[in-house]
Amino acid sequence: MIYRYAFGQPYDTDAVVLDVPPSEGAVPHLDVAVGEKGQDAVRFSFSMDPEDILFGLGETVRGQNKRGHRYVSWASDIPNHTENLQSLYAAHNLLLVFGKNRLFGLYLDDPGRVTWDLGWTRRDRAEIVSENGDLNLYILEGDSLKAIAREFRQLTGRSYIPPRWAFGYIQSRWGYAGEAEAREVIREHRKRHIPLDGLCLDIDYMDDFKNFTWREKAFPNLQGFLEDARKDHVHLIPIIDAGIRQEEGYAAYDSGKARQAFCTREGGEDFLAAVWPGMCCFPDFMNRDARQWFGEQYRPLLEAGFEGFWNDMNEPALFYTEQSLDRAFATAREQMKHPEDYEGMWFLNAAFNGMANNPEDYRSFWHRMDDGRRVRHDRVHNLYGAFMTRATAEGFRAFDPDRRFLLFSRSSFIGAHRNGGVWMGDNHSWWSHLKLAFHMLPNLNLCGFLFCGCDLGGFGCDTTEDLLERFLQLGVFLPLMRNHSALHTREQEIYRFSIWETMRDTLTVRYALIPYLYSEFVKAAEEDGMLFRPLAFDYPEDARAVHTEDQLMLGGECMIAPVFDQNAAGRYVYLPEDMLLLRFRSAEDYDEIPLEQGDHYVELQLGEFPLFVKRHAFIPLSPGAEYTDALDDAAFRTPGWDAEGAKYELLREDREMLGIEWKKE
Ligand code: MIG
Repeated sequence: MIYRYAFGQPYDTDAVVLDVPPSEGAVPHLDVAVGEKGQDAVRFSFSMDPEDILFGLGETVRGQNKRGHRYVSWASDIPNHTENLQSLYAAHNLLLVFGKNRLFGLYLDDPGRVTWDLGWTRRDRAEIVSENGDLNLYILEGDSLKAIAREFRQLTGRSYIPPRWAFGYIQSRWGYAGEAEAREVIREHRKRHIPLDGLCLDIDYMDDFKNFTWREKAFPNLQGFLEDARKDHVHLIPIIDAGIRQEEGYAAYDSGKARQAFCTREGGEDFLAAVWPGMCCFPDFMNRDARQWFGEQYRPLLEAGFEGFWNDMNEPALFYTEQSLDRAFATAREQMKHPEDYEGMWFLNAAFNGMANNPEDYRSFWHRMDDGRRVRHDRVHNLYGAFMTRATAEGFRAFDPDRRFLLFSRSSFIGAHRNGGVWMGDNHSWWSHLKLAFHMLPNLNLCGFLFCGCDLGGFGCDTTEDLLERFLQLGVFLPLMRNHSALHTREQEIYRFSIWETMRDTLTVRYALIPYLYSEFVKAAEEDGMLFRPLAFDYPEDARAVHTEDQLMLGGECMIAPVFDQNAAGRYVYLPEDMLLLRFRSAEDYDEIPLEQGDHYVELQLGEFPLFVKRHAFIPLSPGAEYTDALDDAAFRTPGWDAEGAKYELLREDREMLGIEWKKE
């Protein structure tokens, strides 16, 4: 059952696809307080029992259970994902409340700032505040967590499905200087038989970081390079940023300007802010014409043969504006008048550190919404990245409605899950970030983002061999399996490390699993299900399972439980039912150990990682390949315990169902 309650004048956020008539009477489950006129907040609250669990909020810090922290929905370019943070790059306003005596979901379709105090002020109280007060509130009821999750996806629409090659291993790095270096990365993988399907091109490929341009010196023969890469079964995946450099004579700027496609200040002049290309205009993705114009900019690249892109800096990230720079300098001039006042130094620091992504800047530009309303940016801030994804996907569809393209974005809002995937932004080469990525998976899935992944090995800081290996072991199961790292950090391609053969062996497991993973992924998308689920979704009656934070259900048959700690040679695992432990070293080399329901310590040396398969079921393991083009949906091995009579329906990329039967080995 879905209830809808409108407050103020809700925006058209493109998040919801079902037409739910407004409900009468009081909002169930929540106390509602509407602020005084002119004081535009709406406040929802509810009390919590000690054992209540909260799932949701998609891309956020901390655990699977979101209780005990205060989160703020405000898309932010924040490079340091420490646990005190309230916001990351996205805003996913869905929460499921799961307790002994109740079960419901609430979703705020609100593109502005929303604060979620989830037992932070008081352990027994949740309070959610919409700053805009213009929103649709949806209450979801159902018999189970799974049922509510499905209901939510029926409300917000089917998840994006990428082409199958996007499940291949993707190598990426900020700083590949040009074609020669990119070719060498591909060559090194192929030479050592390290599987590879994609290579990301970061901003370095552009001419002065300008979208839709190429640095000719670095890529003298783009078409030739692209074709050679494809012959090598590698897809090149360029980055596109949100900002368009203000420069007459630059085609994207000129055409955008002519189409009035950029955001403006209150008086109508272009809003300008510095990002990588210098002073930029910002496409008004809220506007249909502007979206269409932006989508068209991809066309030459699609015609050239590119089949995948990643969209960045779309919170939007602003380094500074002339105004924020002025404000900082004004503070500095003030300080110079009172050099003896050392306390002023703190204001000085704050002024300069606060130049980027400054709230006042977000209040100083305007959108022309599709419905004709002119709206100040901060009111709809959280939509910006999602609507960039929408513009891009619409451009792809206009180019070829029948083809699947790869697309993943940094910023997102619910609704964007129909058009693309996400990566989790600038994590670090920290062990804690392995776990953070793990925790985000089920909550992102809940919000519709099935196609997701993190920067394997960590983006910021220098990785270590064992950390990369453990990241890859998680990556084996992530839809987006991408190794990405920042400029100036330790080189992070697999072949740079002394244990590269161990890492390669880990990747062989990925390729053996791709037919199964893709099949489970597509089924989850088409059945409005989740690929990754907290154990509570499958074992709601099992008190141990519902409070387990470091294991996840995967697809219909499996459970995963990665090693999260450096130098650990194993870990404890709780099995909610009998399962077969597959302890992988490679696709060819693995142990099969039947384990009964209950607690187990599983030994896992550095090159080893587990996959648990439910008793009476099995998974199809393909012979694997070095790239997805060569994967063959035949000759599956069928590891399973007591799986007599079991069958698996493999959904192939061509939509054919292939029935696979268990065979005893
Ligand atoms: O300000 O394009 O999250 O993946 O490598 C940094 C350079 C801009 C941030 C992205 C990251 C990417 C980087 N970008």
